[in-house]
Amino acid sequence: MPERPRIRSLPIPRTPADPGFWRSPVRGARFTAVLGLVLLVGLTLLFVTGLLSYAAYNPDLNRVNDKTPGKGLLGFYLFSWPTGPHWLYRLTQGLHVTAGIVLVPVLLAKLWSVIPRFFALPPVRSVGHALERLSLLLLVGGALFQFVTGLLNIQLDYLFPGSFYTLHFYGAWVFLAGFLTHTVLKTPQAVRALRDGLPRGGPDVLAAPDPLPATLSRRGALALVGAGSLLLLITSAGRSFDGTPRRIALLTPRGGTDPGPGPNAFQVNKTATAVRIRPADTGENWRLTVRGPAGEFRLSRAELLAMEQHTAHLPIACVEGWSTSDQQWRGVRLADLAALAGYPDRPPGVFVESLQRRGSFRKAALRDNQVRDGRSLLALRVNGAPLSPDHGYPARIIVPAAPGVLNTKWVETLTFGEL
Ligand SMILES: Nc1nc2c(c(=O)[nH]1)N[C@H]1C(S)=C(S)[C@@H](COP(=O)(O)O)O[C@H]1N2
Ligand SMILES: [Mo]
Repeated sequence: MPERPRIRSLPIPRTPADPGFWRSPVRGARFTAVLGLVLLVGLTLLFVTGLLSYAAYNPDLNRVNDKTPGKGLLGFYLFSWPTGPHWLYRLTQGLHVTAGIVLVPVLLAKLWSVIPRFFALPPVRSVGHALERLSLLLLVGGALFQFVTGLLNIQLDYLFPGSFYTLHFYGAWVFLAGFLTHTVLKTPQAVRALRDGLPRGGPDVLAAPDPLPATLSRRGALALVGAGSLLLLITSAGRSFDGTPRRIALLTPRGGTDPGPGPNAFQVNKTATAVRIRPADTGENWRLTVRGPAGEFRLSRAELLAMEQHTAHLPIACVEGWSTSDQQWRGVRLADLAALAGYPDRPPGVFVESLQRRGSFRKAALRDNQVRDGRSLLALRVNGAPLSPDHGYPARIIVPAAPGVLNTKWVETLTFGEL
């Protein structure tokens, strides 16, 4: 005799606050704990590399490097960014952006796995519960804000005229506060769920009380998230490498994926045309102005080429996470120009201005340790040829281990001294 269908004992769910409303059999404490563990490791990497990235700008040196007023206590950790190893920023920022992209499916899956909890009633049961919910607001709000601003900046930094660093920096601390609180509060539960499968002394609050038939196992769901992350890894890690990896990478820089053949055939951020550099400004009449205690003087490109030339093998590494392999730059040492300007030894920092008149990244301040490094050049040539217009002809800055932003193109003025 066929069994009679079981009569449902749960009330018919009407709103997302009813436990029976959420019916995916995939949700559960263990599923959430696995994703949480991945995020614990991944987000820690994002925080460390992100705070390092901010330090790399020398934001406390001069307002042109960072306009964030009153970093106050939050700037406690800033230090003089070193000039070695020369691939330092290429590594830290490549990791930061790549990890940020790869973690997107994990973050979304984690949020999805705890959705029923967001609607749980009553919204606040006690003071402790209220604090926990507040930390969740910082956590979820902070996470969404940081991922959205970060991803937008990879391609569209024009959306944040001068304010991306400010937004992303303060956002990071809000996110970090929520993240630390959440980690402390949830670690015991996550450990139990991973060890025993269920939180002790109660039902699995994340599991659906009235699940639909399974179409995908929890393991299968995790594999799906992993596959999404892997796909993003394959299509984004290539941004840090030349050739085919970069060509298959999504979110490649605005200069286009293929900068053409020849010695200048490496990634361009903004082209000369894009920032309205006129050929008349970079031709025969171009002069470099150098200022310091010895006075102010002007040098033509021929005069610069007549000075002692040095070679440095250095990459371009952008805040957007892409980078090139080492290029062979040739030009005049910043330290030699500092000597001309009146600092024969132990030169101070330098304030660099481009002849570009509009847009961001026209000016930058470099610290004394950067000027003193023998690999820091006012480059005139690259890979055996004169700089192309897009790479900063007639002259550009190149500094080891520094973010691309500090490698000012189309340089017009160098002012050595206190910044
Ligand atoms: N004058 C000027 N210099 C600049 C920029 C700019 O927009 N204007 N962009 C900077 C940024 S963000 C990067 S990553 C590098 C890119 O150098 P490339 O285009 O030669 O690869 O140049 C830097 N120098
Ligand atoms: Mo950049």
